[in-house]
Amino acid sequence: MAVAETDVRAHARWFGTPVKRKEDPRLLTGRGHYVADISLPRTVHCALLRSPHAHARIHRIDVSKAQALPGVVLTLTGEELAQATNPLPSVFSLGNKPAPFLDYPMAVKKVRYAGEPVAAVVATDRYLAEDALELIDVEYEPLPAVTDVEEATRPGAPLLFEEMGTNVTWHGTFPYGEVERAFREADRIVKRRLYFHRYSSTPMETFGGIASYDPPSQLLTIYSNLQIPAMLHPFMSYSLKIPGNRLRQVTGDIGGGFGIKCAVYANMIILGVLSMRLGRPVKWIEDRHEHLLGSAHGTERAAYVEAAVKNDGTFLGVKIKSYDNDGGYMRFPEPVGVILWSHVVQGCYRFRDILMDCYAVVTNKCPVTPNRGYGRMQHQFFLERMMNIVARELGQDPVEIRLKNFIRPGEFPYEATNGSVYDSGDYAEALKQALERIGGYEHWRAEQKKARAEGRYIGIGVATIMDPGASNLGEMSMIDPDIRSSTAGEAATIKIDATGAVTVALGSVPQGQGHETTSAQIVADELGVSVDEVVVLTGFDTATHPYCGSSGTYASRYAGTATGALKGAAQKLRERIFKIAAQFLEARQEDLELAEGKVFVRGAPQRGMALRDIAGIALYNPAALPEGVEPGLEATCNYNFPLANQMDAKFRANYASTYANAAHAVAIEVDVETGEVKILKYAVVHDAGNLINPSIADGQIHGGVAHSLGAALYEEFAYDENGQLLTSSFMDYLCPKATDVPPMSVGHLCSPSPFTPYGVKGMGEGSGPIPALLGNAIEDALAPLGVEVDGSHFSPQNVMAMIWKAKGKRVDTQ
Ligand code: MCN
Repeated sequence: MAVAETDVRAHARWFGTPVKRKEDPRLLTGRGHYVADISLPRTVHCALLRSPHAHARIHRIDVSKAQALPGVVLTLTGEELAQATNPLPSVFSLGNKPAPFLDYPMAVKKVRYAGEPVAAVVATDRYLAEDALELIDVEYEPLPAVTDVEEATRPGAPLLFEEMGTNVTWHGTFPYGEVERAFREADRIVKRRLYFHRYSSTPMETFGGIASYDPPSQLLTIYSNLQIPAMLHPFMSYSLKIPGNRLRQVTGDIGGGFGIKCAVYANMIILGVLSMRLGRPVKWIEDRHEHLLGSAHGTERAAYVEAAVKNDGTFLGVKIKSYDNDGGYMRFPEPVGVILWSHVVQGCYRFRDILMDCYAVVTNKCPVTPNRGYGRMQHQFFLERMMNIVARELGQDPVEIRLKNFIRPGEFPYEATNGSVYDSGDYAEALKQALERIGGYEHWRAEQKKARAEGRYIGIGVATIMDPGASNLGEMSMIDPDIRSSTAGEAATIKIDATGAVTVALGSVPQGQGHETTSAQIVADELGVSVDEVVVLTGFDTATHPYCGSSGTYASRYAGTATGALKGAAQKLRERIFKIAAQFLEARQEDLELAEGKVFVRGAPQRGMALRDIAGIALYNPAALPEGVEPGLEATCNYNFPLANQMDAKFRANYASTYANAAHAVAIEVDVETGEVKILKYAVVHDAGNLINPSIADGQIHGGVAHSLGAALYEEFAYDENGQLLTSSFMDYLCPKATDVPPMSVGHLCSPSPFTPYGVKGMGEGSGPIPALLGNAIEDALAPLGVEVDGSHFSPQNVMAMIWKAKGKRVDTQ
């Protein structure tokens, strides 16, 4: 097992300090450069006509009136798009298998969700393009819709793709350990059907892009806010039928991504075709209604969970049959989200006998895509709820049962039953500290007792989750073993120019995470310069930035991969600098140090050379360089996480690179007259190993809590039985406002990863257990009423419905 250096370098000056974000003066003063800000000469504007039906056949589309409108320069229907492009590649194509169905960015012959694009109009301005949409005449034959994931699997359900004969698009079963034995040996089996609702991230900036085709060079440049442009580059070039070297992708500032912006690419195929036809730039910026209705949603999952337990509370094994509601199409990376809980299959616990039985199902809802905590937050909701459900059945304490089942600190690195190598952590300590931070467990139990005597309902909730970072794309082999991949990598280039100035370019595509700052911190330490002197290029460009197969910003991967790439590139430069300086200073390389922008002999700072002098020699006087030293001071590192392996025949691999963890604790009060949940105290203790920038890390936690609190209390994509989205504006799809997010106490434990440079672990998704946390707290608060929580959304009407159900009243609000 390769083990990377873990210690933060002893002389680190910037690593670990709360350096102010280099991005902020630009972003906070309105000088960010987002895709909507780009204006190219001769740009025309695109608008998309979307289906009003969730399921319908398209018999005819007549665009003649739209085309005749002055100012309209082009129209494109789904059929025309399909003739011009290859279908969107699916995950199955990576294993050289046909996709279960053909998928294009606009509907062909049939629409499968309300909001699906059916035609595009390009006009000289956006207003005209929107007006022209109203002149398009589409003849639909509405069909019955199916929105419920389990109903969609039943015989007789409306079929989205008749040629498949089923709505189940993929099914996989993964047994780990000896599940049947665990269930035989258990004192009891606890079963529940649990449901994780559909919601999404709602980045401030919606999807958007400009495609600009240059006929003489046959180069198509796509400016967008796609968060994985490098990874999807081959897919897009295939769909657009152009070679990879004729497709350039550029991103600038991105106003939040949260996974959802992986889905931008389908729209970029439409823009690419339009621009290639017109030979001029075509721009499209999504509005909020389009974003909520038809961009992409987060994973919705129903699961049958069975836990095999001993009477003392020891978990022996778990079986989960899960149904993912993928919506109208199964777009890359789906159905990977269906199995992504393999990253955290045991959660923080020691039971090793697990059956994963996973179904991907299409329904007449909007397609899904990654969303903060992709595929894993749902599983952790199930596990954390089951911990409480089992505790309640056994008459045990929910904290005690966790402490009994946690992996112990002395067991790390801990190889999970599916081959995932959990790097480090102390789960019990994190939970204890989180409880202390809300004021103490005993204190709140006493408060609860007092409140109950007064007819008030106080509840205490805990949830302990893993926050895996930098997924190993070897996970795709679970979908099809013929997909052979094992990448968890990132690339970085560092250049020192003739003035001695340091510039960094990365394959990561940040959307607000602060990579310009943390990369500058790392490079400044490695090269002995000030953080202010390091310029990290904003955005990403396939033409100028280094990248590797898994590049991009998703899956909390910067810490586990980009730091390795930065360190690798910096090390190459350090070596070259020391070789050159050793010759000129007549010293041994091992006696040299880098600090204050110069290289000098340790203990004799007067014997030194400025970086710009070294760069000058490397650039302008190669003849003077020591033998074998490459001219110039530029280095690139293509880093791959050393433990990212391929899946074996038993479906085992190390599916992520780092395994941070977090314990959340909350005290709440439920108003049983209104269903309102009030947060009284909130605390998080997170362990991401060594922190590069503690204030950025805090920001990630605050953001993650807000996100997941929104999911639990406010946000839901509610559909009616005809597949019409009922929450398609911010009037009814409720995002948490700053005032809705409670004050929180945040603590950090620090268990460095032994496998990453600097001992860091990714942490950008770790604050997402609030549906489980609040579910546990609400059930605890309402225990005297016998309320059981089996869903993840706690709107006042859902809480009231649970209360009425427990009281045996008719429930007609849910
Ligand atoms: N960091 C640190 N010390 C550590 C670990 C991380 O200082 N030990 C810092 C990193 O340098 C980085 C930030 O914390 O600046 C997040 O790092 P990491 O966990 O590696 O995650 P990524 O940078 O790869 O970002 C992805 C992650 C994901 S998957 C989602 S979703 C998400 C998130 O980041 N989307 C975000 N945070 C977001 N924050 C903002 N503002 N916008 C989004 O869209």
